[in-house]
Amino acid sequence: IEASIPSESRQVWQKFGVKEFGGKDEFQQEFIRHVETTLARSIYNCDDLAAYQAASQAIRDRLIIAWNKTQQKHTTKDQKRVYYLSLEFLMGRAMDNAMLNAGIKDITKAGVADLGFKIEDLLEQEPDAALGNGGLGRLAACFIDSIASTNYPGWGYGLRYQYGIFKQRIVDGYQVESPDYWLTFSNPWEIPRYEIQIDVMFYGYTRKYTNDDGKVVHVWEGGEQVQAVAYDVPVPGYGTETTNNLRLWASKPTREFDFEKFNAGDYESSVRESQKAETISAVLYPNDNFYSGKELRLKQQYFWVAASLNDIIRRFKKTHRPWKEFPDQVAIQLNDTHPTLAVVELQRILVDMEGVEWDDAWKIVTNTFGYTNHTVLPEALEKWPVPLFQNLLPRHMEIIYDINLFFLQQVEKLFPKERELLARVSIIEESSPQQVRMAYLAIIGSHKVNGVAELHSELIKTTIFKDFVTIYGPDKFMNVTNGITPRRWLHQANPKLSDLIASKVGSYDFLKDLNLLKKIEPFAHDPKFQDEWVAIKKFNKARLAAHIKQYNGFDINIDALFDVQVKRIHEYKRQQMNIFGVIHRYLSIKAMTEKEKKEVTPRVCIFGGKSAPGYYMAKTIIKLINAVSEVVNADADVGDLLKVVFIADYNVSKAEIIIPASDISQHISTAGTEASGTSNMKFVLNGGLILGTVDGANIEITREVGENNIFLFGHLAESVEDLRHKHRFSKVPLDPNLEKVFEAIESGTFGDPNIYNSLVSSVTGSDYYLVSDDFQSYLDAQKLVDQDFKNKDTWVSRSITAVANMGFFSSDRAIDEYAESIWNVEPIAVE
Ligand code: F55
Repeated sequence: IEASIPSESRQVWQKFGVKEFGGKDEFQQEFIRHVETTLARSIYNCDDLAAYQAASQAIRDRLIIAWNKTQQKHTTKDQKRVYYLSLEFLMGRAMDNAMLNAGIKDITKAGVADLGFKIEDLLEQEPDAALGNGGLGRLAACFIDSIASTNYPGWGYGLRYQYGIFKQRIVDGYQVESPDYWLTFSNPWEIPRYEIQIDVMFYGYTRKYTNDDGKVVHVWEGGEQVQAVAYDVPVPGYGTETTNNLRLWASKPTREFDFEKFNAGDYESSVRESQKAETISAVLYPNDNFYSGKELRLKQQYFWVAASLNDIIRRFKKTHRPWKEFPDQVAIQLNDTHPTLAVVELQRILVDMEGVEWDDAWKIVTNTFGYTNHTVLPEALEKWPVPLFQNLLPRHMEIIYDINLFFLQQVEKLFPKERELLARVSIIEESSPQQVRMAYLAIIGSHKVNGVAELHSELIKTTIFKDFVTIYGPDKFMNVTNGITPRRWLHQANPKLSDLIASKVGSYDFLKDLNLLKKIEPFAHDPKFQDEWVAIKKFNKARLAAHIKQYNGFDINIDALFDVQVKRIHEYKRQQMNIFGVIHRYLSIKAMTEKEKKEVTPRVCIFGGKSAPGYYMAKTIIKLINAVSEVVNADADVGDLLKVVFIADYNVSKAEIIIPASDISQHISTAGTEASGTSNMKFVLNGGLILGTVDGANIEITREVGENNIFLFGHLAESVEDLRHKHRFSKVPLDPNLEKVFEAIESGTFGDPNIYNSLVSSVTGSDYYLVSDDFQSYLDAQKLVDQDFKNKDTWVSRSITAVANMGFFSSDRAIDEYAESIWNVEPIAVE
């Protein structure tokens, strides 16, 4: 209010209100203005990079205008907002998406062409915003796209890492990491908000005193301060004016930072200290589905949570409502347990700073939060050692003890004398040292807990969170099956397929209402439509082949079956089973007569994915894939019948090229281990079929597309426990085909066999991921794939039918479900 313009001056403002560029001419005018002013360049030195920067500045201006309108509208409407707290947003590139969503793709394309540039070349200049590891981070990116596209007032909150997920190179078959410093050329898609600075404290001590009203007051003081600075990333919705905000926090030293030391003449160490403040948001932790209890990681979590809550509360306070109405104005979704400290921080602010009674505060807290779980793997569940926690966040530790006390008292009342139950559900695990179980804290602090696919949501209720279902009843636990944004994963990644679909649907409305895909089902057997479908797949395969030629240096046959597995490398995702299968195929071909070879379906087996830098077994799998690739691709006996490719540095932009080119993609996790998977949805949406286990969202995909349009194999989740038990307590014979594969590895066919010892013995030993148990079934399914691919007619009709039935997997649908059953937020039309 203080900063607003006096009424007598407003006329001048209104006279010169900014307008967004309309047609091509105005875009070009803006483009040139940015070349000459923003970039201080000219017609004589404007390369593709400068042209990308100028174009993106022009588009950025437009997004900011829409962003301003949206925020003003949301403020005047004064409705409930949702805040999506995620430590990862795996956004990929912004420019193409911004043009598409703002509806200016055609004019910018034509505009830059007149100026002497190809839009494709400009798009290639942009580095990926790779602020995430894998599925969880990409889900957050799809979700904020959908929140904007469906007109919900919602913000994302995250960290502005200076280094995203590392870049991967393959050297001598091994993964080598290098840092991803993605901000070299500044980032046109962010707006620094230097005026929004929030102090965050760590360490220090707690103290309590009785105030004049006789109330006991807790204070936390004497700690180190750092500052959070906001960077805003506009998030444009597709086909709507709504442009939401993704606010990313960067850490900076406070202004008074170590003034004392500085004055005492210890200049160097004062600078060192201030650099330490900046390291908090410097780098993304590169683990997916693995928790490592590092202090810096907990610092990141609190830094981000404290800044975000402070910001949310500041906005709420402007409405002058009583605290009890906070949950009517604010919904906060916790993307996994990473932001769970927000539960404690909100309780602390309400009780310690705002003087709200404990019980009233706790009601506000639990009505505000929802928690999404993304895994049942025990090694991925966050548990912080109490001593570390206590030292960094002493007041939060006390509050957790109180939350736990009240919770356990409630449990004891409901289930008297069940001491075992109390120990099992306590937020504090009685190990040495004691540990804070973050998932339990998240459950207790939220009104809804959800899994991300049906099987996964059932599993959390019957395994890791069973006791909490007993305590709270089943209604607190629900399922929201993941989804993906069709804007990026259909229209942008596969423009030709999108155009073909539009020609039958009659418009591009399916990009907003994906169920309209159903309209192409009648054409599944239409020869003309089939031909066009096949031609587009072929085009996409050629595009990928060109990429492989450029980066791997060899040719692949685009008429071969493209078999793709791209995702983070993890034992539970079983890339090892895939490469063992490839070895089996290689050995079979080697044993064939020329006549037999004529019957073989030629295949290109494509792998991609990063291993966590410290994950030895995953790194060994990458090495084996590359070793097999080298041997197989050079073997004249095999020729075009089998090629093996490892695509280095798999990321969002590469996914956009790889996914539309697949005939088959593999989603072959041990049943019960992959919570959902989301690339499975992307592949099918692009006309590829799945070879997969009965796991995660494969199950719902099967239900939607029909059992005939997916290749399923392997043991079911319900048998996994028994099978593991058998391995542990008896000698289970190794699958005979797998045995032959291991003999080949051990005889040195793929180089020094010692490299693979631990990988082989993980299977010959306890085989925790049941590779041997599923191997025959896997080979059978692969055989069926080979046969069915020969029948081009049925294959293409299955592909079309599958796509036609993928409507359910839009992230717009997932967001509507969250909005309806967890957040209770309503959309707001902007204009
Ligand atoms: C990252 C850090 C930690 Cl400490 C734990 C987990 C992760 C992580 O990256 N998890 C992740 O990607 N989980 C995946 O989430 C997807 C979206 O829900 C699921 O589809 C996928 O099954 C799951 O593994």
